[in-house]
Amino acid sequence: MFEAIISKIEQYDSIVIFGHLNPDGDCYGSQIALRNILRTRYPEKQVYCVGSGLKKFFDILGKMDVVSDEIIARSLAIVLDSNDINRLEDQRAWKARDFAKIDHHIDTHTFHEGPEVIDDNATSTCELIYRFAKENNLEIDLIAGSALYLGMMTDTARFQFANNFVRMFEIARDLCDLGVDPILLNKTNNLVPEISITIKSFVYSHVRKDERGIIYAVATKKEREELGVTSAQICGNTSLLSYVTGYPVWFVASETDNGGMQVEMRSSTFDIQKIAMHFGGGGHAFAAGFTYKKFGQEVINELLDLFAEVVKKGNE
Ligand SMILES: [Mn+2]
Repeated sequence: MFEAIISKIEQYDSIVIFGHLNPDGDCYGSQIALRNILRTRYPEKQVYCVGSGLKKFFDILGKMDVVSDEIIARSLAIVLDSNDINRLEDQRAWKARDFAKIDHHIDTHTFHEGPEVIDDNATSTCELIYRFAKENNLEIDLIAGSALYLGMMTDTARFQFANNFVRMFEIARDLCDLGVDPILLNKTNNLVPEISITIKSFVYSHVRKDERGIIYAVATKKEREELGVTSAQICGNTSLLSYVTGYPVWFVASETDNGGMQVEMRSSTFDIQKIAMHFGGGGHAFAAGFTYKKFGQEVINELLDLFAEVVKKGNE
């Protein structure tokens, strides 16, 4: 499955691993795991992770790297957990000499510069990195194993969602056999900054309902600025509106700094990914998001109508 990617890796002395904007546990975890796995197997190669990573894990799993434009220009770029190159956090990926991609999102066909493995049945990019290591007999050390566990745990919302539960738990078991400490990873992952109380109270006190089965919250730029929070922080709390009886779809929208709109959407039952794709985003059937150039009641109404249609069709 990964033959073409491993042969690219073997051709380059320098490899830079890229992830998406607003990195999550799977993005950071897959970057860190792949870096460790490749460093162990190829100690002579320079392997770097770029992007902001997940700071609360830096002491346990490792920091991100600072990489010059010159290094990128002579490196193989490996793009992880991103189906859209425009959503890469470090846009210098474009300047790399060569490319490979490993991802578990639906392919939006925006990036085909090199060999790729895309499996939208995988729980996480971390699951794919695990398979990459196994297929090539690469050692997974404790750090890499912990990073893989982190990504699989977070992208499945703590093992709630999978297309193949047996495979997911087999991998988790194997990682635990390596010595991974789920309690430590969970505890660290659960840590939130104090500002999260402010964000949660904002979302809870701005709940709106649409009788067609949609529950949501919207933050304007002005409201956000008064609280001192980012769009990503607001949208990161979409789960607060989860599973309210009578509302099979829910979302949080926030006006971005440049007057656009960021939206994170979820559903318990219906495929909402196409709505995100309609606005140029993507994700998964029940968890998707997008950033759009416009914000305002008109576009919120358009979004609500699309959700209503999905709910109506789904109920037919
Ligand atoms: Mn992922």
